[in-house]
Amino acid sequence: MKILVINGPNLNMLGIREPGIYGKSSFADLLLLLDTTAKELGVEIEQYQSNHEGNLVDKIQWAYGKMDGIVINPAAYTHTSVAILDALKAVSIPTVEVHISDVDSREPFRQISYAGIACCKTIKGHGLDGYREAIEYLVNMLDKSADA
Ligand code: CA2
Repeated sequence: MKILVINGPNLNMLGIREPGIYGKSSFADLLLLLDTTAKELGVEIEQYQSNHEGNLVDKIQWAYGKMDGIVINPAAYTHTSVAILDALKAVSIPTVEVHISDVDSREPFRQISYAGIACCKTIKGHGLDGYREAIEYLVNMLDKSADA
């Protein structure tokens, strides 16, 4: 099973500022968590981070026919990008949206998610653990649909 994990703008700066909102862990810690999760669950994980909307759209399109599931934290583009929503709809790959912070308890503009419209689940406010939960959710879901 192949899972693509996509992170949007500024998430490569994790741990550098705003630890009260995003925690103290760095982006390198997140990559380590993804490696550990891949080994534990016996899945292949490809990770991609970009600060550019078009690159994120390109990577979603790239996943078509190659990846079984997507975990995406589009960061600020969550709240603005119809292009990312359309790309997720176009590839129609089961996708889980992750937010490190609890976006519902922050500014009103963070409570709107375009990408979330195309996702089968959203995990928010669980810190980096949310990525592991999202991968576990997809693996269980895809295993069940393979059995059916
Ligand atoms: O909670 C999340 O995961 C977010 O997707 C993070 C985005 C934010 O725009 C969303 O509303 C919620 C921001 C990521 C920026 O990360 C930073 C890392 C270090 C210092 C400052 C920001």
